Amino acid sequence: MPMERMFDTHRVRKSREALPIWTVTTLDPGGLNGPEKTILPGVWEAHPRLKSYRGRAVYTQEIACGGRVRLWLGGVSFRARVWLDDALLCAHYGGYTGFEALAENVSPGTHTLRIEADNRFGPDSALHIPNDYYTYGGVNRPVVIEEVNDTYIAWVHVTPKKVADGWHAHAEARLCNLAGEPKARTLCLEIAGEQAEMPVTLPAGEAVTVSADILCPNVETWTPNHPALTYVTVALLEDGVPVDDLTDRFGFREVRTEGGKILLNGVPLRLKGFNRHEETADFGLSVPVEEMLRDIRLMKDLGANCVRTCHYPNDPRFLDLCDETGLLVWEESHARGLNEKQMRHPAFMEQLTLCTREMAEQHYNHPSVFVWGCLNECADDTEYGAACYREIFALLRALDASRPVTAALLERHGGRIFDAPDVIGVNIYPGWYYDGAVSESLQKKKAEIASGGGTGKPLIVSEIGAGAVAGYHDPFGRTKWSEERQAEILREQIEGVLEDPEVCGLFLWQFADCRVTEGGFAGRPRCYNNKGVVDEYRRPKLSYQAVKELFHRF
Ligand code: ADA
Repeated sequence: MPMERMFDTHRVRKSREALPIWTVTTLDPGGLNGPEKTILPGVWEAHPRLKSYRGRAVYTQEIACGGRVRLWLGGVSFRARVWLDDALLCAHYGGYTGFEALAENVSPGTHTLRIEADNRFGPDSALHIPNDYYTYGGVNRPVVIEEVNDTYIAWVHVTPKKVADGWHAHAEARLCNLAGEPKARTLCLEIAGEQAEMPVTLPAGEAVTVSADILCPNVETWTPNHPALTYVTVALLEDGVPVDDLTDRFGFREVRTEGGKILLNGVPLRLKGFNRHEETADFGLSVPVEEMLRDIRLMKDLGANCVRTCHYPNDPRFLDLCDETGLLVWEESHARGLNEKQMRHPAFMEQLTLCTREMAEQHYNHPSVFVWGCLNECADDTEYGAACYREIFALLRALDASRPVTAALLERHGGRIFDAPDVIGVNIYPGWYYDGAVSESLQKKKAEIASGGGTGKPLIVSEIGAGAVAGYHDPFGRTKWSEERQAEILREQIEGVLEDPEVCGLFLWQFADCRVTEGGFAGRPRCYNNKGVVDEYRRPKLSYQAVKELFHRF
């Protein structure tokens, strides 16, 4: 079973995960002295000699395949090029979303699959720039090798809607026809034992989206406390014989905003959670599923009910685990702290649109994702920046009308988009970056939001926190960077936010310490962002108990 998801996705389509052993060769100074064996998925920073290597590497493996070969690359950071033998199949920008590579008329036999990953910053890259997180290099998510029919299913989206006698499921399936002539097929769709069947004619060389509606009277609702999941299976039949299939998973639940609240199945959410970078000490961006689950267990032990995928789309397997365990997710497309000049980069909107589209398309069915975010702390205080926010909000709404959209905004004055999102996020750091009470920050922000057309929108404190260098103790002086001071500041911050009934909740910054990029953030002790309540090895700091006590109390 391919491990790009936590469940079986195909029974008809020939689909398998690439074997783990690859040969890796680095191409730039500071790399290896020659080819070496390595394991994928993985990032090269997990190799002691490549911890800070910034360059290109080529991964090769001999694979047996033939016919119409479809490769799915779950994530390559952050520029990718993919060859089968000497044929360049595709290139892709962005390390946090998957993409496909197609090769037709492949003679059955052994072929060389080659993936080049490149993590060099450069003038072509608007989103991956030196930042307060690390940009890794490698093939960070699973590679899947498939042999497809000339017609195949790219994705299926299910939008559930509560109705009088149960749930209504609106399904949309994206069907591709690689052949040079139209193809007649029968589409079969099954959800919770209910079926729909329809003839479809797929135009030559095109992809079309077809929809079906199914009433599901006897199904369980997905809630954080009872995360009941439902499978959707789609099949394409040629003359009654299945030629392709796809199984995905979703949850019968609804999210909407009303009266300043975020309602999940009509119940207002009270959010207590963490910002979590997708990274662990030993495996960097290529987090093993065991460590994903460990993080979820720790966040739940702390009393969290939500996690924010700062500042980019996460591995679908992590979202699968959030679906399974009922951990709510604010997922966002890739951007952090870009000023107007950086947002005016010639490739900015193209790269951001691609990442946003891929995120919504690939993660649509995850019931744990309750809101789509974008553009963390970018230039919402300028006319041009505000226009970019509005464009991405519109794109998200066009891709998915079933979820609210949001953005985490800088605390500074002058925001121009409070009328635009469904939910407003604000990042505040009272007690850490500046003195002052949480209530003061919140009152100022609420007043600005009200004057900017944001009245009545749910408000989330999308970031609030303080730093501590793990192991640095100062029980008497309680100096900043001590674990004692972090616990004290977090306590004041959490109480200040959760005592405010007008705020829907908070995401602490942050769950675990994460590595940062030296260019621009070398001022961070150890070149880490040390605001975790656990360190990069998930060892708890003093603040762990303080947060746990408060999250369980509110
Ligand atoms: C910002 C930013 C985070 C992180 C944080 C901090 O709010 O969104 O990515 O840099 O500040 O640690 O200061």
